[in-house]
Amino acid sequence: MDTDQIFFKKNGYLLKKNLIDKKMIDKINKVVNEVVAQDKQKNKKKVTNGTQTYDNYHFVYNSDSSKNKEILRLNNPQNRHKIFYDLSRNKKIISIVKKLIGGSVRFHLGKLNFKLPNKKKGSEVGWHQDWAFYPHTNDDLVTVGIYLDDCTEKNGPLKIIKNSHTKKLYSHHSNENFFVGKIDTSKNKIGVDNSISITGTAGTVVFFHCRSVHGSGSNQMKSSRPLILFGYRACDAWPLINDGNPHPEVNLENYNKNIIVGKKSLKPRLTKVPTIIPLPKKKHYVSIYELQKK
Ligand SMILES: O=C(O)CCC(=O)C(=O)O
Repeated sequence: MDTDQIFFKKNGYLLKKNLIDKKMIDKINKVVNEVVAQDKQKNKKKVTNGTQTYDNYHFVYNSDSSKNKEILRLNNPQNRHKIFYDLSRNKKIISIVKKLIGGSVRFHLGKLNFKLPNKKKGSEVGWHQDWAFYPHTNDDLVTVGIYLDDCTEKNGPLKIIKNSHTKKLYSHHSNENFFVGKIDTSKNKIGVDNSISITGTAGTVVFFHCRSVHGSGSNQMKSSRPLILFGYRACDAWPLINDGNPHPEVNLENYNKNIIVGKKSLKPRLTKVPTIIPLPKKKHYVSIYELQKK
């Protein structure tokens, strides 16, 4: 194992400052600004609010603000523009992902989270494990976060609880037993004060294990905090549920088109991993922002 693999295995995350160079980040931000400007021109707020479809790209708005179109997220940016697609296949990123999840890589999902400025409510993300949303036959899944702008403590950075990936899968269900996508940290005695704040300049990339507990607070600064998140899974990590992203039972050909490193196979690798099916849900195919709301 190399030093990255050792660090990741121990801590459940790996931080690479300035992995993506400034020139590329500037190009990406130009496209982000264009895409956002195009959307803002459409003056009518979409009725879909927090609902999301995964087969294509679209914006997710803050349902707390019924008048202004406050953009929380661009879903599946890799389907919106080639620049995001290329970033999701970036050689530097993929070579690290490959060694962290055992040698094969299948693209899973993409999102661009903006996090609203000025402490606005609606884009905080409660503590959760991605694994709770999409259990697989093994947990060789990693999420990659790429900051498109400098992110300090005041921007509401992503926070990760070190080493939590080796602990249990926490319940993400409410007292009424609905899947709500967040952990009751006090009930579970999780010391969130000791979490690591993932800060860094634009182009900084964080890799975290699908079972690492993470979340983020509000953004106290005047501008948004754009963070692209891409999910990857080992080719033989077979999804136990249809999470709305490319799924073998929906379209096997498309599922296999998402292989970046490795070969298609119908033989899942089964390991002893804790799993809880994320059902029932009060609302299906809604964003984490909607799901976590009281
Ligand atoms: O945007 C963030 O700070 C965290 C987002 C996150 O964890 C998620 O979308 O699952």
